[in-house]
Amino acid sequence: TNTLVQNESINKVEEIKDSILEHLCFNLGKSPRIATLHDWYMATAYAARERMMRNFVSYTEKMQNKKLKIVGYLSAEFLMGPHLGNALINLGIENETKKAVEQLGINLNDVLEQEEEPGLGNGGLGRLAACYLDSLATLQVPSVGYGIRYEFGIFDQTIRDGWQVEVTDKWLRNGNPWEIVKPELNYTVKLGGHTESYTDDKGNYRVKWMAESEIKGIAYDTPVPGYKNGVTGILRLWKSEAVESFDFHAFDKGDYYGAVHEKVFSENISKVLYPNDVSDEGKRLRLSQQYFFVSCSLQNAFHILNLRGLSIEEFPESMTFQLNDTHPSIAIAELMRLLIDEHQVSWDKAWDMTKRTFAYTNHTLLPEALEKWSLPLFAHVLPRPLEIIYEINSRFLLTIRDKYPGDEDRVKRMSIIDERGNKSVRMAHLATIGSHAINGVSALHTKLLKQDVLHDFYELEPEIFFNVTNGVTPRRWIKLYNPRLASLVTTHIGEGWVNHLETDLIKLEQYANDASFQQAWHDVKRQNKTDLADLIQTVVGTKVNPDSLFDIQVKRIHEYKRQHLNVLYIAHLYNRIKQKRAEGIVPRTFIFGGKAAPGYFMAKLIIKLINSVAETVNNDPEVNGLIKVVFFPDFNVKNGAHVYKAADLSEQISTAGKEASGTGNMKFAMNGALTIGTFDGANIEIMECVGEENFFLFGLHAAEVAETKANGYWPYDIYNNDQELKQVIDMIQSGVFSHGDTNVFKPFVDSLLNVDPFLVFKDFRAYVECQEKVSAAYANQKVWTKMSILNVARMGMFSSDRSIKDYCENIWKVAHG
Ligand code: DL6
Repeated sequence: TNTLVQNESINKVEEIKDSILEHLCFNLGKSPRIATLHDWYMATAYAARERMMRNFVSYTEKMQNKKLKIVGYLSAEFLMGPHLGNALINLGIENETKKAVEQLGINLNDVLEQEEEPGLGNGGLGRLAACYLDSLATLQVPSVGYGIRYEFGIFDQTIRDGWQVEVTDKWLRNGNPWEIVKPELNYTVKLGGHTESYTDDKGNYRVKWMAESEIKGIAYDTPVPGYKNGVTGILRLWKSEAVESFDFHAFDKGDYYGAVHEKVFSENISKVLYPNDVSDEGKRLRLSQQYFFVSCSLQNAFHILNLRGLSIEEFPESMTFQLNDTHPSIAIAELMRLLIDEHQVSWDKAWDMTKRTFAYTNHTLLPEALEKWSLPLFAHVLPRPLEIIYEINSRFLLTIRDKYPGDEDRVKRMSIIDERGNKSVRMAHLATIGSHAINGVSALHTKLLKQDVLHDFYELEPEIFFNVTNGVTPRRWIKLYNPRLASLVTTHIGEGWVNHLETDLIKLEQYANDASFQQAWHDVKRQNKTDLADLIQTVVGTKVNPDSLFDIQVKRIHEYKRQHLNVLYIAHLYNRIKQKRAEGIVPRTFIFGGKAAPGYFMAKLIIKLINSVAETVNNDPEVNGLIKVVFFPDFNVKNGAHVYKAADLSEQISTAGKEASGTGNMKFAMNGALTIGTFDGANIEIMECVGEENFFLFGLHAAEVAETKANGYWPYDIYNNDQELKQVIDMIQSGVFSHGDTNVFKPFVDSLLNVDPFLVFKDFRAYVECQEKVSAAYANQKVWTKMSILNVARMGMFSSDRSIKDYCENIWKVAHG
């Protein structure tokens, strides 16, 4: 059989090589002699895509089976990361492709480097959607991910003089070999205008939406391969276009701008991803984007229903839609509109169908991130959906008044329309009222949703609240991005862990005390660190020591995530070194990465502070390399490949009760980093799984955070009473890190001294003490390595396969593989 396998593999190499050469010739019009590396990438991508297409066609065919319920995952963001490497892993042809390109005189890693990542998401929420598509395909759940084909994704970040500078992400400039445009799948979407009522020939009251403009959405499909199972799922992204792209009459009259006005207006809708993961900007366009992709997706669902020969009444049994946060929640009003206005379904029946169709995932507890739209703006952009929302709301409030007579406060709190001040539409309420299931993304988050943000709704219908703790895909985040660890693990426990992480990874536990396994484990980490050190040297120009403790915090920059708590600790260590109190400090490299929303001043100032501290510390001869600080620019999925696998310590230090779940925390722990973290989000469940003794926990609990604030919090007192903290703050204020400039960090210091909204000062001492425990533990490499092995072994539950199974069983009621 061995020879058989070998022969098969040799044949595959030949096949792949032929396919690459064919695509090079027929798709790219190049001969091998003149092909650039990018051409080779394109040709290899087409060769991989070709293999997926056969499955894609049969999978689409399978979805015609009337009995299968299709999952529609509605998300304004999909942060897929580079496709090629992942496709090769999931198709099981990475070794053969490596050989094939080698025989063509090319190195596969160089080819992979060519791919521009589709950055169609901001951070955790978008990357979660991508992990879920991978698991849906792997678990053979018929599904479509629906979103927007942004022409420009999340900005590229460069650092100039320590400050973040945003550069437009032109990810499509060299073409995108992964997408298949489907011009025949196009839908018209209305915007603006007004409504008119009339009576139809059967005497029924009807409404017509007289739109100000209409745009067209065109489907672009990207195949999503399951792991070695012959399944290919679909990511269907909508691009906006003009219904009529050229006004000949305007052109004829010499109005050349007028002739293309509609084209420009329409194409703007899918032009750019809003680079904001907390609050919203560019309001009108953003709302139009949300409505646009949701309307196209639902119209497409009716088309699929029709193809399957099903009746309108069968909609909720044939498709279920998950709302990934509130961004797509306008889908609730849109499905009602389509059913009532376009398909003449009665209100009650339409409402019953709508509620059975949707489920809503909440991803945030931050009040400023709960989407609200001003009423006038909403009325202007979406007059008909707003009328429907009013009707949903008034019927809903009747039931509340009925159930809680006289409780007008409750009515106000629960209304979809916030009547206070400038009136607005609360999207989380719409999503909650229109869904049959609502879930948070970690146990703590769900508890706080029930207790706080959605408490009234929980009281009303406790049975529709669920928790689905997030997960990440082990295909990309271990097998693809940490090949050394993957192969060490496979050698010892077989390769079942790749798609059965929940049951198989635990088998590693038996090796935790095995000295030779520990050595091999340590070597893997050491090599990964060397790779990252080399990359840092190339990209940032800083030389770091791979034997130092790699202490890493990569995620969006936000005050609640408290990168600045980490910075204060670094400044504190620096201070100790300067004061010749360096005993007990283990050599450490502090690595940061993450983007700040362009309009978020304080987050950008924190990036500047990190870079300023880095400059001072790294160049101070007294520090003598004992600690180093690095800000790695442009943190994205592609760069994540080098970062997670090289970490010794993962920083998950958000203010308790603020981080809904976190998923970086999972990626780090799965790759052998130990966590220093607060009692927040999924940190808690990670700690429960890996064991308290293998986790560095510190800081206030969520209830204590609330209590501290309620009792009146005075950060200035903490500053005055903690000499070491005071020194650190004074250093920053007095210009130690800014060449004597006392202005630059003044807003930062003032904010901490006067408000400290995320309790950095309150947790500072506990953090310092916990970091000391980290240093002590790291000093004993054998013990540390054992803890690292146990962390990985016990992380099985954080596979996105487990999360998707939870959704299938508890929320969607669909079968899975
Ligand atoms: O659920 C995915 C991810 C969580 O892991 C993060 O903790 C959470 O902050 C993030 N939420 C958002 C919400 N944005 N908005 N609006 O990005 O979701």
